[in-house]
Amino acid sequence: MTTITDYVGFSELFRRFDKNPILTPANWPYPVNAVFNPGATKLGNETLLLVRVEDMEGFSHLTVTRSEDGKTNWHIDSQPTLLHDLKSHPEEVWGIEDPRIVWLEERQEYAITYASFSRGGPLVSLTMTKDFKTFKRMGAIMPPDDKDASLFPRRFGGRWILIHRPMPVSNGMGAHIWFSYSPDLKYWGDHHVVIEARQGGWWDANKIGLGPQPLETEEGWLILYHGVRRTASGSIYRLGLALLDLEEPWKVIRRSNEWIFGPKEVYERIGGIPNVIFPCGAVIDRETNELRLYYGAADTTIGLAMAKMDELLDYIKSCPGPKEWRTRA
Ligand code: BMA
Repeated sequence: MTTITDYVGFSELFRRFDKNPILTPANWPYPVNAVFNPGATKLGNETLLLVRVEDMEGFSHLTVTRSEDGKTNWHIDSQPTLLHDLKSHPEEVWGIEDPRIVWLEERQEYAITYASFSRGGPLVSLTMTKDFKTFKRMGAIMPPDDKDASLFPRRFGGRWILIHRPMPVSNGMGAHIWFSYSPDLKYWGDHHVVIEARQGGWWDANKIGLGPQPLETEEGWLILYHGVRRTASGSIYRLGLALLDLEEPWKVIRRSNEWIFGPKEVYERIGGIPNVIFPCGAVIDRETNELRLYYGAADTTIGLAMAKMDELLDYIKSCPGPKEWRTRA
């Protein structure tokens, strides 16, 4: 049977894994409503996903799942790995969501940024771990509304950089991607916009946000970001690319005009929130030079898509630089 998805032609930089979705609520060892938007990293020889799990009360927590090949045979923790901490962290009252994971070589630990759903709205929290069993909470590092955050894995000029997406209170001002800087991961300042949401008819008009953690390559930091298009029947979440300077990442070298990955398959178009692909984590397989992108599909299940790093970099290098994309913004 032909469906509308057969007529939707998206760029084929990414190939979906043929056994998608790789993880669903039915796989979970305890009753849950949805599993989606996982952070991703390598831990030893394994690929580790920190999955956002929405329980039957509507609140989210995070649960670890591991796989040797990063594609199949996932071992899911038998109970929630990281639950909201109501006693010491009241800002986590309505759950914790959408983690991004970065290994900090200098500190020999992983930094996990996530959205805490506070009474004042979503905000950015930070926690540290070495083993994904015990966690050292650093608390809220950005006030609401703010989410889609990740650290860069190292300092620049002695300072850490947080990439995040504050939400403007004034309507029509656009939700853009910002940088903030800190000497100690606690006090943040020098806030400024780095990637703007475009305007008008663009696929990424008005609201954008970081996808997976920034990915270091020889050509610069590869950024996959989501753009949200509002339509008469709801929002569509798609993915675009940007390339940031390796040593001065606040400089945007390239940005794709087109989205490169968007909802197409049934499990991406139908679910808790339809027409959403939402990656929070990706892993580069250094042997095959392949990027494995892990994404929430329709806020219900987890999909996997693969791309060759060479092809992604060739593509982004062929995209416009700041002068060209600004003139059409
Ligand atoms: C965003 C975030 C994501 C979610 C997406 C689509 O604002 O809340 O967690 O996947 O909306 O519903």
